[in-house]
Amino acid sequence: MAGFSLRKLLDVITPRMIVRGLIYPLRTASRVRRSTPRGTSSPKVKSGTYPAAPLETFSFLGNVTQFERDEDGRVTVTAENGKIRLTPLADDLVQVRVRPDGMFVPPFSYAVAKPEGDWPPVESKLVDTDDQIELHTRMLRIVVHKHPCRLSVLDQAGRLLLSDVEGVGHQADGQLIWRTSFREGAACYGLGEKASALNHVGRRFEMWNVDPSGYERGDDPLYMSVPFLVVQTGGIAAGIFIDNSYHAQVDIGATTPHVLEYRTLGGEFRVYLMAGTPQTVLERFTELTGRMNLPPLWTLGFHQSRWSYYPQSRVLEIAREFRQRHLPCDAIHLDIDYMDDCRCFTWDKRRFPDVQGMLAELHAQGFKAMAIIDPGIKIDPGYWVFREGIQRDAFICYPDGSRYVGPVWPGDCHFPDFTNPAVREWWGGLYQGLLDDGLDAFWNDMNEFALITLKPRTTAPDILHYDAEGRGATEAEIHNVYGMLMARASFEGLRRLRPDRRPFVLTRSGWAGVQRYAVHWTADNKSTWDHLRLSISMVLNLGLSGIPFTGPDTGGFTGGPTPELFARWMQVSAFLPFYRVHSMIKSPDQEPWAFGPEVEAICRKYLELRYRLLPYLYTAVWQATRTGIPIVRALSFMYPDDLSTYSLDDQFLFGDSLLVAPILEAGAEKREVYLPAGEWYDFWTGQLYKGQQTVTVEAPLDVLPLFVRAGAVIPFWPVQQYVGEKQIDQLELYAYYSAGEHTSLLYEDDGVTPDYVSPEAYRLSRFCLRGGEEGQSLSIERVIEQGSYAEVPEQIRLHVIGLKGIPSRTDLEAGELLAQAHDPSTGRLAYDLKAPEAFRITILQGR
Ligand code: MIG
Repeated sequence: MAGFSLRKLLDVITPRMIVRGLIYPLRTASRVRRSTPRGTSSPKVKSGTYPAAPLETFSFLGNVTQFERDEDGRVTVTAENGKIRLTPLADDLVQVRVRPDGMFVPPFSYAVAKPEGDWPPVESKLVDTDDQIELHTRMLRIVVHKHPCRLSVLDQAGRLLLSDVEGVGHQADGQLIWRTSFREGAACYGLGEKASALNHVGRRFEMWNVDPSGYERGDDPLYMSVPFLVVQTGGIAAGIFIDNSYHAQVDIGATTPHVLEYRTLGGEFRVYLMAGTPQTVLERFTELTGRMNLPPLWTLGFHQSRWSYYPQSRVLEIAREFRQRHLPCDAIHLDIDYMDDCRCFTWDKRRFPDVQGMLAELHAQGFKAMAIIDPGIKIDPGYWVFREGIQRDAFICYPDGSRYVGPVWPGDCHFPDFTNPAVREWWGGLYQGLLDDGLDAFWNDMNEFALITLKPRTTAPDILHYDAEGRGATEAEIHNVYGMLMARASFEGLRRLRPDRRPFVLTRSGWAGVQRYAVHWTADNKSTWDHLRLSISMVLNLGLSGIPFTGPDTGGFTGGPTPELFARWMQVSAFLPFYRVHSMIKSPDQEPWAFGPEVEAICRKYLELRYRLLPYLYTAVWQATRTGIPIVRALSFMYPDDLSTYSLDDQFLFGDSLLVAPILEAGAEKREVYLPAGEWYDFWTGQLYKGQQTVTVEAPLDVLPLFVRAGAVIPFWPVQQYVGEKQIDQLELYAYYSAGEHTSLLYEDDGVTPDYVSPEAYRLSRFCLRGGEEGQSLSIERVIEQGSYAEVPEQIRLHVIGLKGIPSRTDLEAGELLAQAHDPSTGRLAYDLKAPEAFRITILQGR
């Protein structure tokens, strides 16, 4: 395994841990044997490699014998070897279930946020012919072929999206397979966290969350899986969400071109099919599995981390450096060494003799502090969390009732059963003490859950027993949702403990729907150029899997970046949602000042730009909470008709109007950039380019190629050293002339409380830019679309870029024009307005 290095392991692992790691397989095997009924399968310790059975060993559905439709529009088809049920949930969403036993008990899913009963009735019709049954909704047609029973999926125009090859097959032991074909030339996105290129066609992946202990491009699986795919071609998109949490394998034309082969080791075949554009499909998928909540605004600032900052004097020293050097930063992270021998919810009092004093000092300097929490609870009768867990019967057990033991950082541990609502509540409450100490937010690590054994990727035995909301389940079913449920317990606890503030949880593991509880980072990457490149495709695919707020360990986790790599990475991450530097224990220093004054100045430039762009970024985050649209977007997602964007993953869109085309190679000082339809301004020079062409731009080390969509109005704040440092009394707007009508949005609220659910507590503005022909006139109108939040800047400084000639007349409706200026060398105009509410400014040009 490329990610495994004995040296790295020896760096952090004590001899005691090695002994535990050696004993673990033996001890586990004997416990598994003891609690497995005699004659059933032999105990095995799993490590995330899918055991694919030959195709001939599956039994497929056979011919259709009958079908019926109930008054809710549900269609049940009976075939020789099982039944299919089609349930229309929306015009563009149909649930398909297949059961060999024909028993359609109500589905149970941790992923789905909007279950069957919550969708309003949908119009649908059924068409029956000799060969097939067709269920039509307004946007989707599901065809069930009768001889033999296979599915096809078409859009409303009758274009074939998916067409079964063998269809769905089962084995007596519960394994299942689905083989369906997709359109030639289609691209495929999603699947959660995948260390590969953006477009998944031609590759095979697993759904089984593991700790790879470091990874390289191509290593699979990783920490977070999401069995959702968008298959798109020529502007049409199909969404496929397979709601099954067992260990699965997804082959996207790797074995047979254009054939999607899905396999899983257990559970039901339950798939949600969607059709539309990539945007409508993602909107529907995130309606089904939920959307992120608005995070506190400070979390969009910069985070500095390493494994680990200690003692407390070192933490404060780091904080002071940021302020002295005027490097904006909002958060310092504390990794495992803050704890007393890795006991969660405790402090190492020697390293942190005055926790409250340290945290008060951080707060006084405008910092927030985030601390790591792992799921493993040290087996130690002297440890209160352990004792409480035992008293409450909170830990995962073998089927015979004995508690499961697994080795992690603290040594042998028990693990909370987060599928038990009472355990989630208990766990959520454990944060009280750390909140009282002054910590602001939390980071859930190792929640795959990871074990420290000599074999990386080892996960717990399949037979462990879980509560699963009282219905009972095994590790085989729960494994993939465990991390998400830990994040859920943390999120719900923080919300309960501090109802006046928005919770913020960072999680390593997750599953479809994790965005409802936490944000994610792509964990143990390396300080290499290829990992810088990977951070883009990974974040883009996570966004296309419903998880919009993610980012890499900037600078790389293992190893040390060159100054050049660090500078380039800080530039890229300034435009990724989660902006954090983090690095491995014993790796070289990775603070922005650790690479010399030139790199420090570059870091400052991009940190400042990030902070200036906060109102724009916050608006993009708000959009994600409303529609599920990613914060950073693949070009293929926004321009699905443009086939040249389908595999483009070295450039991306940041919010609605910025296009980022970073340098991803050592020594490079220029690059080619593909500009999609429309017109684009170079952010730095103001030069205007036509879209649908590739241009070459210069990019010395301090320049990240950045473009603005013509017609955009981009909001800026002044530079702050941290969110809330200044009272913002002036909003800067940069308006980029373009002929025709263009819309931009701005979302505002207090950035802290969950009050934004009520209209007095937020405000959504729409800027409408209307450009006359040939750069001769421009009007910009601000309309307050929603809400009446009033703590907003009164003053506006408006910059206008791209108008030709000298202004001959300027009119302002509603508001006061305080000053105006024209820079003849750049043609830029600037206006100072007093206009806290709606206004309209019209600018006419002379010769
Ligand atoms: O096995 O807490 O991905 O960010 O620094 C390593 C120590 C455990 C893995 C996380 C990494 C963190 C580290 N953790």
